[in-house]
Amino acid sequence: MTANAHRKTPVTLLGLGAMGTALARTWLAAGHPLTVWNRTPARAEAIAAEGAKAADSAAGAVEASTLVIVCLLDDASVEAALDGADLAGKDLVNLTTTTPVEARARALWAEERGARYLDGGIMAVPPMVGVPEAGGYVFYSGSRELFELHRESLAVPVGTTYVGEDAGFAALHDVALLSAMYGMFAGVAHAFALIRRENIDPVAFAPLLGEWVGAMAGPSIGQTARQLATGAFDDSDSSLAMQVAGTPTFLATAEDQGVSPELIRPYFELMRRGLAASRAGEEATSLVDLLVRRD
Ligand code: FVH
Repeated sequence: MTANAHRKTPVTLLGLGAMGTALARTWLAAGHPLTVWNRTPARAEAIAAEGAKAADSAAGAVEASTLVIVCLLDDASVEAALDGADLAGKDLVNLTTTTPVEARARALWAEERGARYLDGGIMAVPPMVGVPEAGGYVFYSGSRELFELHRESLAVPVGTTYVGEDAGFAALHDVALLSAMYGMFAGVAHAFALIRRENIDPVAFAPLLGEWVGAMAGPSIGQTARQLATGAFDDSDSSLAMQVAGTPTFLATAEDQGVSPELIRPYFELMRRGLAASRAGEEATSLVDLLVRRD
C-alpha cells in the first residue's frame, strides 16, 4: 500500500458485475483502500489481483470500511447481500437501480439498522466510468450531510449530481431519463423499420436520423418544461392540430412499408386526446398532464 492510500477514504464495494468492476478499478487507481465482495467469488478474486482486499462474506466486507457502496442487480439482491451484516455506524451508498418506492423503503431500512443512507442512480455505462470526458454521472439523493462528507470519494468514478433529501429522487430522476431514452429508442426502431426493405443504406441513413433527433430533442424538452412551469401553451410554430392532421400519413406509410405502428400509435392517440381536450376549452391540459393519473 502506498503512503497516498492512507490519506484516501477506505471504500467497501459489494457487487462486481460489469458496473461494479468498472467502479472498483477507479477507486483502486485513485489510491482508495478497497475491500470487495461478490456473490460469485471469482469476480472478487480478479479485482483482488489488482490490489483490492477480497472479503469472504458481505458482512465481512461491510465491517472493513465505514463507507459501504452497493452496486448489485436489483433491490432483492441488496436485501439478500446485506442480510446479517452489521450496518450500525455505516455510511451506506446504494447505486443499485431500483424504483423510488424501493429506494425510500431501503433508506428507512438502513436507518433502522443505524446506518446513514444515500441512494444513487447511475447515468453511465461501464465504458464511461473513469473517463471524465464521457460525461457520465450519478444522481444522488438522501442525506445531504452524507453526500457532502463523501462527495470527493463518490466523484472518483464519474461525476455527481445531488437531487434532494428524498431518498427516492435519485431513482426517480434515473428512471425518468432512462424512460425518455427508451421512447427515443422506440422512434429510432420505427424509423429504421420504415426503410428496412428499401434500397437505403442504414449506415448512410443513421447520421440523418441522429442529427434530426438531436435537433428536435432540445427545443421540444425546453418547450414542454416552459409549458408545465407557466401553464402557457404556445404551439403556434407546429400546432397540435396540424400534427394530429398528419398522423394518418404516418400510419399509412407504416402500413405501406409493412411496418407495425405499435410503437408510434400510442403517442398519436395521446396527441388526439390532447387536441380534443383543448378544443373542449381545457387549454391548460398538456400531453404530460393527460398521462398523469388523477386517482
Ligand atoms: N451495466 C450497465 O450498463 C448499467 C448502467 C446503469 C446502471 N446499471 C445498474 O447497475 C447495477 C449493477 O449493474 P451491472 O452492470 O453491474 O449488472 P451485472 O453485470 O448483471 O451484475 C449484477 C451483480 O449483482 C450480483 N447479484 C445478482 N443477484 C444477486 C443476489 N441475489 N445476491 C447477491 N448478489 C447478486 C451479481 O453477482 P454474481 O452474479 O456475479 O454472483 C453481480 O455482482 C444494476 O442495478 C443495473 O441496473 C448498470
